[in-house]
Amino acid sequence: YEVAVIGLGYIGLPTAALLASYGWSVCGVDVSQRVVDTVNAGGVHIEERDLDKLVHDAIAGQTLVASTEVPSASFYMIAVPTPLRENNQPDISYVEAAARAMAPKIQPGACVIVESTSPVGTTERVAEIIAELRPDIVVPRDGTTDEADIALAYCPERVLPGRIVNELVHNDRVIGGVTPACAERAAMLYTSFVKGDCLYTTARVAETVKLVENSFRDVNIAFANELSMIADVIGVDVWDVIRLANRHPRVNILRPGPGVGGHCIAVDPWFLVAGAPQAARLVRTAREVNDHKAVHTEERIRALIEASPDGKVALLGLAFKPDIDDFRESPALEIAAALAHTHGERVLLVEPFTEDLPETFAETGARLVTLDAAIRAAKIVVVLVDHTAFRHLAPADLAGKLVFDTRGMLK
Ligand code: SAJ
Repeated sequence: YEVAVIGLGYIGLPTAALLASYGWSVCGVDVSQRVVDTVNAGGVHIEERDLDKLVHDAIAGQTLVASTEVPSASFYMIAVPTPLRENNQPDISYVEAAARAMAPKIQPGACVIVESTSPVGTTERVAEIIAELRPDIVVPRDGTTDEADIALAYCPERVLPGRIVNELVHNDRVIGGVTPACAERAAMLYTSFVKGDCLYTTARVAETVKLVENSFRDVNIAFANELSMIADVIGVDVWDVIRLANRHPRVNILRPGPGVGGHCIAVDPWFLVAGAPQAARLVRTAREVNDHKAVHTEERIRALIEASPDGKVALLGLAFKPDIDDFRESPALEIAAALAHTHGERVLLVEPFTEDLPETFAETGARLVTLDAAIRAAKIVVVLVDHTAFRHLAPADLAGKLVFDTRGMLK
């Protein structure tokens, strides 16, 4: 194969299929037999715009195959998860496992690229693992210009869930080589399909850039979320405040919500904090503010439930953001689950992006119903996610109900 993509998740699968559509012969590798079988049958195990056709065509055209074994390849791309442990410390064990799995296959001339969002220093760790397992090949090391047998680079993805396929092609791309020669080699892969600019730097800077991008967004959302809590105390409408403040030419406040979700923005800032715990004060506080916003939202809903002792409560949306079927780290889901565990019989859940409720709702008594059924039956209506399917709700539909719109969706 020309390219082996390790990890067929939200980033690995679209990237593998896209590379295949540009003519590369690609082997996608995943530890899950189910994922491998689905992909080999031309199907997808994740919902993402334009992805099904891309995978179907790549499999039909025989430029993409999936396997549970890492094959020998010219380029190895690591796109496995880097979760957070209980203590907010990064867990890079999947990246390390991928490096160990590919090490025996690596031939001189190969290029290894890490794409997984990673704490700073992870690419160096991959170099260490390969060097340990393959004393016969010279692995490039940071700051050296020695001739190495392989190339090693960190090239973060920065695509938005829901627009992954489009953004993979059109976004600018940071290419961080352990040495400049490594960056050049890695760029051969990216320049074949990226229409944005490819920007060259070191692996360490590229690792930091990825974490900083998501921390920037987290800090800005935290400002909006804190404002919403300040506005509750002061007794003003936060949406009016933001709308009017944003008419200042240099002010652009983001939108408050029920907290910050997804597997990136709610996680990556902790990687930055872990690398510099004393210095990263604002970044840590922003994380805490955004996590607290979910607690605050849950408390406000509980107050409404207690004020209306026998009415049903409709919770609109479980996903981590609008128009997506992704429930990972979703504050809406966490809030709904907590309420279902104490008031299950009264909870009506509306989520157009799922047909089955997640396991956490089992035996709580909470039910998944249609929007119309929920609105008809509920005394309390809470907007947790501003899905397009909810946006047609009009004041007349909600007359006589207690309404809490955490997203500022309703007119
Ligand atoms: N959110 C708000 N208010 C806002 C904007 C977002 O509450 O004004 C919430 C969303 O509802 C959601 C969370 O923030 O719960 C994150 O959503 P998002 O759309 O900001 O970001 P993600 O997680 O879908 O994707 C981010 C993107 N990063 C940036 O915009 C800097 C994407 O480009 C990255 O590639 C992705 O993380 C990633 O994979 O790291």
